[in-house]
Amino acid sequence: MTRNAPKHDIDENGLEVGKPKDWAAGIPGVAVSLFRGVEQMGTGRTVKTLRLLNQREGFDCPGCAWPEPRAEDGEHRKLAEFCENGAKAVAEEATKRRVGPEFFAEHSISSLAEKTDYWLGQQGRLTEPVVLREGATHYEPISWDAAFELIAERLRGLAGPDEAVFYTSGRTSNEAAFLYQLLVRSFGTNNLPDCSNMCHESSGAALAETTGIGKGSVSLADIHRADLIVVVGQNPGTNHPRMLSALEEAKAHGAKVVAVNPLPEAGLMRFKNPQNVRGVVGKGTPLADEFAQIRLGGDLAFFQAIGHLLLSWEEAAPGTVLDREFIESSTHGFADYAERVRELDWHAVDTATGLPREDIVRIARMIADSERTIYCWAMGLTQHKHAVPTIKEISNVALLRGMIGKPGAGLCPVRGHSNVQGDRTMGIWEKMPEKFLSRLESEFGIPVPRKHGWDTVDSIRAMRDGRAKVFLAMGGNFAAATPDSELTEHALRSCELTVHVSTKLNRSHVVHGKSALILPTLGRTERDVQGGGEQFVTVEDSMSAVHTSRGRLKPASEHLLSEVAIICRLARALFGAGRAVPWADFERDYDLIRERIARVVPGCDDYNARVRQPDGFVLPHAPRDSREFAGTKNGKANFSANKLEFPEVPAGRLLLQTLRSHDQYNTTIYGLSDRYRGIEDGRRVVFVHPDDLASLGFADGELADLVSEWNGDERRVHRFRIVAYPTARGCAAAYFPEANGLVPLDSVAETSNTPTSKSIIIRLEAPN
Ligand SMILES: Nc1nc2c(c(=O)[nH]1)N[C@H]1C(S)=C(S)[C@@H](COP(=O)(O)OP(=O)(O)OC[C@H]3O[C@@H](n4cnc5c(=O)[nH]c(N)nc54)[C@H](O)[C@@H]3O)O[C@H]1N2
Ligand SMILES: Nc1nc2c(c(=O)[nH]1)N[C@H]1C(S)=C(S)[C@@H](COP(=O)(O)OP(=O)(O)OC[C@H]3O[C@@H](n4cnc5c(=O)[nH]c(N)nc54)[C@H](O)[C@@H]3O)O[C@H]1N2
Ligand code: SF4
Ligand SMILES: [Mo]
Repeated sequence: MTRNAPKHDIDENGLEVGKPKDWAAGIPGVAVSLFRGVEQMGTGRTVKTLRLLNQREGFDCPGCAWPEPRAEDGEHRKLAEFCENGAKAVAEEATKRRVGPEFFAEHSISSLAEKTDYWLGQQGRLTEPVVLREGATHYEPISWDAAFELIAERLRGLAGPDEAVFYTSGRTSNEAAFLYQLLVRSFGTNNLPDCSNMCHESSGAALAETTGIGKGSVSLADIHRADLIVVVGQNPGTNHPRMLSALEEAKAHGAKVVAVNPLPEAGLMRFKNPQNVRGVVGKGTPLADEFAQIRLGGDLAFFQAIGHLLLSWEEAAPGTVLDREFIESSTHGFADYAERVRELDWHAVDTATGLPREDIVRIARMIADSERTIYCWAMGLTQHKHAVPTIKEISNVALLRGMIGKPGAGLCPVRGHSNVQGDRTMGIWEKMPEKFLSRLESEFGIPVPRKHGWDTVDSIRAMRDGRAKVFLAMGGNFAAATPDSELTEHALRSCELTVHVSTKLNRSHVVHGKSALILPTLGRTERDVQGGGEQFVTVEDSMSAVHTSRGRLKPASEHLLSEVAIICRLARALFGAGRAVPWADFERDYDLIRERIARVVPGCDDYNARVRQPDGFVLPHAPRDSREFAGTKNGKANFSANKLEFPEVPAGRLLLQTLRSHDQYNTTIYGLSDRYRGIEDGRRVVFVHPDDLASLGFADGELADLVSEWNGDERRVHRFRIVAYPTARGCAAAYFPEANGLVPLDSVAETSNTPTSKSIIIRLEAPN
């Protein structure tokens, strides 16, 4: 049943390090996706499945949130509208391997806890609900009814609803997300932490202030039309691979691309498009016209410097750089901002960015000359202490040139999980606005709590301190994805009950409360048949397009329930029949859920009809659609004056970022190959600049413990292989989740409370 997966991730013997690549995709990409598909699903299923991926009649890719082309924008879907990593995501879900009752009878919890995340994930799909009773050594089968009864009983036994925490990962459909938040709020709490708290929360917090809406303002067609695309803190070649086709198309129309990143990521340097012959056999398209190899956390200074240059050029030649008309009619705070960046501390910019000044000037010149600029970013910006002001600085620069609400321009936080944006729209947030809550209240005639709930970090604190006693997760892998692994594991183990609705086995199932349940669920790819016939669900991509997703494969087991069914049955066990919410009807016919979504969720009027249009519909976004900023406090787009801050690293220390390899989906490890960075058969590596290694007295190939230092505390992970790598000086990188033990729980971004997974001060120590 299993492949020869390593027992431990300490792969000192097998690990191979080669030269990093300077190009992405092409033949290896195609080959890997087919190989992984056939290996997990067999040939027939691979062909059938991949044919439906991201097609109108098929299912939405369970990988990232990158959008599909839309006919109304004059764009066409290709026959193969997916990438290597989308194919891997599908293979992982549509695998023929199974984890059934005999698996749990054979493996005790303590033996499973010894296995790697990779091994756990490779065992296959969960097939039946299982329970771990207090004091037991093994999970054992339980009926669905008994499982719901157990959860309901524990929830009812709490001193109050705020003692329960309800996590969501970003794969949950809009229908399930809407019902889940309804269940949680009917129960009486807003404790709805989600993966977004660790992800784009900083983008939402910044954009809500600057533009009034925490979502991106561009469409795929805008990317194709831009003349300058600035990609900051993002590795699209691995994490949003179809974005490379969009960049390639933009370049074909004359666009320039600027990459701002401490690492020379292969996908940003050169792209061989597997969709065309030139891409498969030729040298590919060079992507980045400028590569600014910035230090970790230096972006706030970088964008202040750009703002400074734009202002000084405008002063030298008035009317040539700034979009004065836009600034005067639509924005607020320009004077304060201008005053702040006029007196720029260039010395601080040098230290923060590590960039030659002439590089910054060249890039600022490109921004000044561009008529249509798009700024894209992801985790390289959001997971820092100063993440929110950093993203506000990007807004500032965009506003100076009026780059919002016009074709080919805008702000583009590129989302991670395939429906993380939709989950938010549907109400998964610990602090949903009053407008949403009051509409929910009047639609269902139930009292809805107003007190803000706990986000991810606060939920961990609450579990640690005994204030939260029941933890329920709709997807995800909380134990592995969160910071401070040791502390978080202790927090989860302190709970009375932990419940996971999951497709596959993961670390969170073995880091359990006193009792625990695993509830197996249907995946995106699978047919969902309810009393009212075959159902589809809806999702929202990173560019606010909402559309259907219809699973077509036979479910992994006849015992699986959809997420919607699980929520509805739990609600009935918890609240009894005859309450204001018709849970049984919702389970039978998802159209009935969508009718309610239409009445509660802003922008979703006539939802059932509009999601049935060929490409669905795009949610309203006032700044994008009409250059209106009604969502901000003053109805204007807001400039902001931010202090120039950056991470200060003591001598002899490095600043570590934790990132994704090319062969994983967050905590799901697909394999041990980080092809573009030249790493094979291992994951316990730390990338450090060769000159830093020399000055620290280490060498490529040696082993080191990584020790993080924070507020006098130390955290340690053991025996990482050092890889000399061309990262920015003073910076290091290691993979998530192996390095999560180094991220202190209390080290968070200001305002958004996002763990600072991209800036951790560490030292290297020879292992003893
Ligand atoms: N195949 C695959 N696809 C995925 C995922 C996956 O795990 N696998 N995860 C999904 C999810 S949930 C998300 S959120 C996205 C994540 O997508 P990304 O944000 O691209 O993911 P990371 O691997 O965290 O990479 C961060 C990038 O930012 C750079 N960076 C780090 N710190 C800084 C900084 O201070 N400044 C600048 N300028 N750059 C910096 C890093 O060098 C790296 O290139 O991908 C989504 N798609
Ligand atoms: N150090 C460090 N930590 C990080 C990050 C980082 O860059 N560095 N990134 C952060 C980010 S951006 C994110 S988004 C989080 C991700 O955090 P999570 O979303 O919690 O983690 P995932 O690994 O995406 O969750 C994978 C699990 O989801 C379950 N699953 C998959 N598909 C489905 C489905 O359709 N339904 C259900 N119910 N379950 C399903 C499977 O059991 C699988 O094991 O991690 C964060 N943590
Ligand atoms: S770019 Fe993202 S959504 Fe598109 S196929 Fe690849 S993983 Fe799936
Ligand atoms: Mo994410």
